[in-house]
Amino acid sequence: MERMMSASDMPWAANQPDNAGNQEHCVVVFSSEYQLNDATCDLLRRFVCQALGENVALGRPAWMSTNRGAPPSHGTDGLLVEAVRTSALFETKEQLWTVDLGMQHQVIGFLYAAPMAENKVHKRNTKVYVSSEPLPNDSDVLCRHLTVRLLLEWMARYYACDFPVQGRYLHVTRKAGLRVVMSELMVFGHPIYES
Ligand SMILES: [Ca+2]
Ligand SMILES: [Ca+2]
Repeated sequence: MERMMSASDMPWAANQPDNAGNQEHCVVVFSSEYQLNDATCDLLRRFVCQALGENVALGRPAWMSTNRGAPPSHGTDGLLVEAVRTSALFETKEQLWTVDLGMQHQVIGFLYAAPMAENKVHKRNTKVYVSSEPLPNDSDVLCRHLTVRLLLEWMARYYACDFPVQGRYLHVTRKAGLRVVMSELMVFGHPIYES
């Protein structure tokens, strides 16, 4: 393809998907019109890469269930050196960190940077949800941990959602009693414009 566009902006071609022969389980793009068609999976075609997309959390408001330290907006300010240092209250079971993306998004992944020393604690005790509600609930999609990448003394931890999920709010939960020491939080995805 010669231009960048989100798959969520691509319409199905006329009368598609039709699952012809009950065996069309893959998708191809008609390059002339940039429209989608379901097709059999044995076709050989040029491939499409999935791009992470832009950081849609940059500068967005964020808040925590407890706030005894640096404000959570430091996690969305685009500055690695501005860290969030907050302790959970003892009476709360979990500490909740929410970012408001401002509108519905198709979220494909989430990354945060934390100091190396925090790495083991973060890995065991962090869960990430995407939701349409300001508060998480049991039906929200959980995005799982996938890979670890190094940034000098900072550990960047990437969570991939199992499939692109739709929501306005990103929720990060931590077990109570643990300090949150995160530097920067990035959410990758695309806004969904109502047509
Ligand atoms: Ca078809
Ligand atoms: Ca920051």
